[in-house]
Amino acid sequence: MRFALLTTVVAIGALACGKKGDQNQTQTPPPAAPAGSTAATGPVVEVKMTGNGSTRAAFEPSTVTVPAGGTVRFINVAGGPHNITFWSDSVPAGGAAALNAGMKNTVDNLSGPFLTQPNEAYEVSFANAPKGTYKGYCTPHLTLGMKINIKVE
Ligand SMILES: [Cu+2]
Repeated sequence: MRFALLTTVVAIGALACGKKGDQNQTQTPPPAAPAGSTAATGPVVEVKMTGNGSTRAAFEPSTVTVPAGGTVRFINVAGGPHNITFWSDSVPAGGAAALNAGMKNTVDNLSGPFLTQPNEAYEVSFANAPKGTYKGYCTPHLTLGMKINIKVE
């Protein structure tokens, strides 16, 4: 009996909310961005992710310079899956917060999703990121030395 009463109250509450939304018609959600996409900011610098899947893997180039507020676009060229992960203790003060905002669909702290499809791209926006060097690596290929230094200046 008690449960039934509670259910009724909840149902009425839901109904009331729904009606309110219909009347206002102002709560149109923003269009959803396609999965895996990011809003690139500033100049875009491209980095290829290469390798043979077993003994060789690299970011090309492995040192890049990005203008402040720019974006690095990582492209899965060969030997994937690849991703980009930043050493959180390597980034300049305040950099982690900026990267958290500039990295979509992360799989772990400062760790981007794994790119499996040919020419699949992943963008990291350095909007509001402090100047300095950001050291990163590819999680599956760290042992193969797949590392990158990104200088924001
Ligand atoms: Cu890799």
